[in-house]
Amino acid sequence: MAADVMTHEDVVARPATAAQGTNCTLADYQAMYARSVDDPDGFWAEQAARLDWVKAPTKISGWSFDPVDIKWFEDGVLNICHNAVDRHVDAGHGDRTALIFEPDSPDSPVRTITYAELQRDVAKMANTFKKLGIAKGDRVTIYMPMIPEGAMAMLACARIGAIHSVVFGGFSPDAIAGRVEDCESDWIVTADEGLRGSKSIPLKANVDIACEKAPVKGVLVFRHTGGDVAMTEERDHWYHDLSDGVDSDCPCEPMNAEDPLFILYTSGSTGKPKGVVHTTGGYAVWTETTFRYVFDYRPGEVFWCTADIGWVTGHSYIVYGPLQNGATALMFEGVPNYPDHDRFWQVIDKHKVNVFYTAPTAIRALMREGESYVQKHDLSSLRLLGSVGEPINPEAWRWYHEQVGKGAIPIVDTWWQTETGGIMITTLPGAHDMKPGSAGKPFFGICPQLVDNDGEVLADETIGGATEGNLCITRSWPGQARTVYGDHERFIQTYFTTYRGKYFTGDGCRRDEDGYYWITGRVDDVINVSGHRMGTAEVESALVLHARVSEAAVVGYPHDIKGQGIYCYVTLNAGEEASDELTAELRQWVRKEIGPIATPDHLHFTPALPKTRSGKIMRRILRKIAENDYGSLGDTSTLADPSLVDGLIEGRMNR
Ligand code: 6R9
Repeated sequence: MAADVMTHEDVVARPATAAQGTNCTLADYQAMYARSVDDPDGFWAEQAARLDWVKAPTKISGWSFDPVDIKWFEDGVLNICHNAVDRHVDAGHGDRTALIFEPDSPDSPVRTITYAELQRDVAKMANTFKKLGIAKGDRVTIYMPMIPEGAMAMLACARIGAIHSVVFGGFSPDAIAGRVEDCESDWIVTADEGLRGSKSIPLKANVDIACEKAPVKGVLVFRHTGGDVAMTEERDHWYHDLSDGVDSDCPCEPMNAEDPLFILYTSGSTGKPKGVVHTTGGYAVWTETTFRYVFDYRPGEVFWCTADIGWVTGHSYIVYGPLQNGATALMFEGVPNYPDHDRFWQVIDKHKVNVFYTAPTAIRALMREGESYVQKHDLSSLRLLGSVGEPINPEAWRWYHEQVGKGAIPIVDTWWQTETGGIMITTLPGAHDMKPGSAGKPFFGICPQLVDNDGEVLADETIGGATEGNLCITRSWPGQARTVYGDHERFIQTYFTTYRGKYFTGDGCRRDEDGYYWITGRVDDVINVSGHRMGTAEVESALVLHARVSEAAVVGYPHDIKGQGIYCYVTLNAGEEASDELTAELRQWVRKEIGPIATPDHLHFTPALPKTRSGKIMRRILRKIAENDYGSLGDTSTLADPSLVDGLIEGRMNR
């Protein structure tokens, strides 16, 4: 093997200068980790003390995984908007920059918003919400572009105790309607249009279609592009009209630590997306602490997380984590390749970004365009790089490290989930050496365990030991989701029943002899397309809604840029013929039903799906065929019609 080829097991030493912020060295990490598991209440009481509490908690942890009941800081009272905004103004930091807005087009004006301005704008927005009739406990759907008003809308909800449910701006009207109905949300906050790569996204028009299915009491609309939109009398309000003359003084509602803060829908292996519920106190402490230690926060630095606020990464590391730390967070409305492939690097240079947090899919796409785009810009402001959303392949890791980080700065590969609220497994920049492709070590308080399919513990939880299995977490942590909105039973079923008494992540994982964790990907029917989680069942339901489709089975397959692509096996109703037109129509159909991120990469028409005699679709076989891996199809003799397999292979080879 050539010397410059990095293998999975290569170790990249952390740079010696890394620890200047939280000063967390390896010895500190070890001592803090040990304390966090030996004396969790003492440890988390100390972390929580960095926040302002209306009433400090006296009870720190109170949880059980069997039966499932999770509480943290349960007698504490606080407001996360106060902690993210007002606290810093009160401390005399009102003139620090809270948000930098970089628009879609590099020629459009940048906006910077100080903490004092954020306080004023959020308070005014909160009063405007109240004027509309929104009250504590109400669910507010936020369907916004990546503009500061999106973050402000979340904070304004938190300020008055309303529960936000942010729906990603790339989702379809049907997806909005489903989420509005599920959480019985009476209110939608949106904008006229969004902008991505110079294309406008008809947000308000999508909301109008959604409201035909799922009527709401009120829609609040921000003017962003100035594009034409229809306004429905009584229901729809322009923000600039409704907020006119509204007071910009709005007290923060005192919230119990266990009052819900937000709902965020995420895909699972079955059924429609689940509304994962996070509560106030634990989530506040978890995002404050993880941001502080993982990104080694240093005052005055510019932090850029490229996620959308519609995903949990945007919630935790654009809004709540950075702002609770008094950091400067950059919000970018655009895309990595508009107007050219150097957009990310140009923005880093322009705003002197210190910490850059993105997804492997973006790195792979930019890597493909070559080094010249990176080399055009001065990236010397960077101190730390981060990766999130999917496993990063060592080749992309190395490119990120060498081309973007000039081989001189650490990368944190952060494994976590919507359900975990914040980062769970990662290296810490001043403490750990890095292994390209490995997320690293458990964060404070996190006890991972690897189990086999029967739930037998592999190696040992405390001493660790090299092994590979299904990743569970044995103890609760403050940022853990508390329930699925309106369906606690589904919460229990999904996460605590496969391996009773443990939280099951749905991920496969290997632990090496140094105790580093290597996530191998989902072990359930969830696929990860460009870092976006998608249930194959959702795409299947969308396909079978089409009048000409009889049955569909959807699997993931390796995709160079997206990580995984969407491969759909489709059987048509009797008398229907497969054609290029139908392929195009079905792709369009799925886009319309779910959103562009769910667009099928391959549609494979087949007269029938391979099933067991009891009628269960053999997904294992379909996965192997989609992966072009015909040698290891395993036992096909249990199929009702084994001869189908040859036809499927032939169909795969022909595309
Ligand atoms: C934060 C987020 C969660 C799933 C998770 C896993 C995958 C996330 C990863 C990673 C390997 C990492 N995942 N980060 N896999 N290495 N650093 O992405 O949340 O959208 O809920 O997805 O993403 O499979 O289970 P979410």
